[in-house]
Amino acid sequence: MVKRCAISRRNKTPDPDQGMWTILLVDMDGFFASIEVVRRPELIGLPVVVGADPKGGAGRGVVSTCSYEARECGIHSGMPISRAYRLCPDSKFLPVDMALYQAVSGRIMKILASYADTFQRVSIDEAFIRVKTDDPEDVIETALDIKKEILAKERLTCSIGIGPNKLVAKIASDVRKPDGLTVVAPYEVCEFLDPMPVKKIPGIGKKTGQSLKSMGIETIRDLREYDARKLVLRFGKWGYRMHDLACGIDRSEVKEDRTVKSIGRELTFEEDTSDPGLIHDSIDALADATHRALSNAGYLFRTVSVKVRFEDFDTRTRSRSIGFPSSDPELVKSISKNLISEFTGVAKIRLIGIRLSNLQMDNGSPGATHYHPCMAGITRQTSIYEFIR
Ligand code: DCP
Ligand code: MG
Repeated sequence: MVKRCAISRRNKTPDPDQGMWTILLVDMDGFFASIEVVRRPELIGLPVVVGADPKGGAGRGVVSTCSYEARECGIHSGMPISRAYRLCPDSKFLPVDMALYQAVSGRIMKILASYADTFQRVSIDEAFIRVKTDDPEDVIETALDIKKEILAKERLTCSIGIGPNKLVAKIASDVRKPDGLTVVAPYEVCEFLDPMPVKKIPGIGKKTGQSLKSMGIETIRDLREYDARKLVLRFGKWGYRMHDLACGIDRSEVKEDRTVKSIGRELTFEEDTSDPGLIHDSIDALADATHRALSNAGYLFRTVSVKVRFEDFDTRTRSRSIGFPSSDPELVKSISKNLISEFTGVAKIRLIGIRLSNLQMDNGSPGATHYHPCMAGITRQTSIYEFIR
């Protein structure tokens, strides 16, 4: 279960301080699906898909996640539910029960925090833990204790990556899943990263990946050995950071982020539509729902964004900021309608969303301190009928 890398040579020296600390990244396995299996043990070993209703293959919306058995059929997060249905119609398709997953997440985060000198929750099922030791045996012991405690209390497994910094811990956590444990010592970092494709580096997506490919850079080793100055010329500051990351250098700290950055809601239409009335009503309903979530969390907004996904999955966003913090739902509606008008009458629309950002507490103090851990970064997908019927 524990994977160690062979000793390797580095051509950049990580921060000397990094030796004192070790970082763990804990990521739960098939989180929503695994929780469903815990409450329905008869599903153990079966393909389980959590997400929108597949409606016999005609359903809209996407897969939230699925069990590892369903992944063997090619199903994965974000895939249209209709496609998942075609790949494995015998899967058990279940709706998203966010309240349950948030409750389980809260309990798991408490367990994880109890092992940490510093703790940073990064998503509903993922957190960094920083521990003050550089003795690999101690850290492995800690990781095994975490696994044992989560399994005993929640009957869930997780995968853990251990490394000298957040980058390495994060990539290591993904090497063996489910129930994996991957340890990368500071002197093993390059050997570990070198053969991986550049897209393993957080922030390198499809577009940057293609640019790098056109420069002959495909693996992290290619990137590490590339002239950093040329990367800066091409990508600006990001080029420099990319090069550092390819060398296994990441000085970002593990720190609890208590700020809610944005709150959003989106919906997928039952059928692609260009009906202005339906789009208009949907914007009203989404604006109300988003505004309700904003008020419940105690924030004001300055920026409204809309997102539109067309029938061909082409996705566009538009934003507008106002010069003052507001809590006015009518303003959310009018700005959203204005922003979306550019996209109506162009092609049929599959999905629309509204997001409020540039938030501050409505007691007037800038920089949000009020925090609901389960809200950060989550856009709730919902059905149009939840609002309109
Ligand atoms: N999630 C979602 N939509 C996505 C991706 C994820 O709703 N496109 C939700 C469902 C996941 C949870 O977030 O269970 C955690 O995301 P992960 O990427 O960690 O995926 P899993 O935990 O499901 O699987 P893995 O074992 O690969 O971590
Ligand atoms: Mg996970």
